[in-house]
Amino acid sequence: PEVPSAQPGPTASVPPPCPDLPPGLVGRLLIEFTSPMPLERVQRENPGVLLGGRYTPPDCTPAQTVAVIIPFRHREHHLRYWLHYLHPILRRQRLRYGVYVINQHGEDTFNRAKLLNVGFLEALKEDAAYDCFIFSDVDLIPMDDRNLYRCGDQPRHFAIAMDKFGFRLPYAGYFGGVSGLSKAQFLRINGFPNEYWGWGGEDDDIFNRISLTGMKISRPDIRIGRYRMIKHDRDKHNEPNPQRFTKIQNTKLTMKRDGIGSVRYQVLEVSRQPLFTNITVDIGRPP
Ligand code: UDH
Ligand code: NGS
Repeated sequence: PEVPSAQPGPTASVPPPCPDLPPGLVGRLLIEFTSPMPLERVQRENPGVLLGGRYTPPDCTPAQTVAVIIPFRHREHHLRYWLHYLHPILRRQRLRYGVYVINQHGEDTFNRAKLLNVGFLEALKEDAAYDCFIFSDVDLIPMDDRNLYRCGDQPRHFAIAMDKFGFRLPYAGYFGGVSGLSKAQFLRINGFPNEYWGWGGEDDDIFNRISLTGMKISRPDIRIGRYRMIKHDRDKHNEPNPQRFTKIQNTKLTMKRDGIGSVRYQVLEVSRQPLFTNITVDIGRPP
């Protein structure tokens, strides 16, 4: 007869830790936005993604759990391309992740950074295990899967070489487009500002928060951090914010009172779609 072991049996259900460098990355990718992209096709091509846009690698156990947060309103066409390109990339990167689309309800002025704060809190309500937050515009697609969507010991800027800027940083302190912070890094800067209504400056305010708390931005190699942006006209109700230049001068004063600790909003609907979780939220309007 078999001798009962004092140790717990082999844990066949827990695969080994994922390697630091995921095997099977392909490097440079061909990204184009000409062929139509029906959602049914994207669903069919991503059967491993679970309801709400959740994924866990079958063959290894990742060190982090990543919430991808997308600020959103009236960009369904862009979202389909984003899902089409990003799910296979994130899967090859062996991430345990979930995708959260934070949809601003109504037609008042858009507020990107406040939506990102909402995404942080709502993702954690869905799963307290999230410890890394990637904030991505819906119209930005990485051109290289070696640009790993995970967090490190400093806040990370991913979208450093966009096609519209000639594949260069537009200025040294640029932190727009796609960025990533661990939960601890995000809380250390009191999250993002809630008071930038309309276009511009909120990413510079986030950059200031990071610098003022003594952290440094980490970036990928310029040959790897390349992005294509889906071309679009200026959105309605997201006009350039005339207050942005004075606001970014005052981050040191405002970041203590304006941030994740003071965000007020009302969730109207949480809807788990096959490839993402859609959270519709009332974030109010500018004073
Ligand atoms: N966003 C929406 N809906 C909106 C506004 C913004 O979903 O109505 C989100 C979306 O994720 C977008 C992000 O917020 O990628 C950033 O906003 P943006 O795309 O307006 O910013 P960007 O700097 O464009 O890319 C500014 C207008 C450029 C007009 C160029 C005309 N040729
Ligand atoms: C700066 C904006 C940023 C913006 C960046 C790139 O001037 O919010 O341009 O803009 N800062 C201010 O306006 C204070 S872009 O060329 O993508 O339209 O991200």
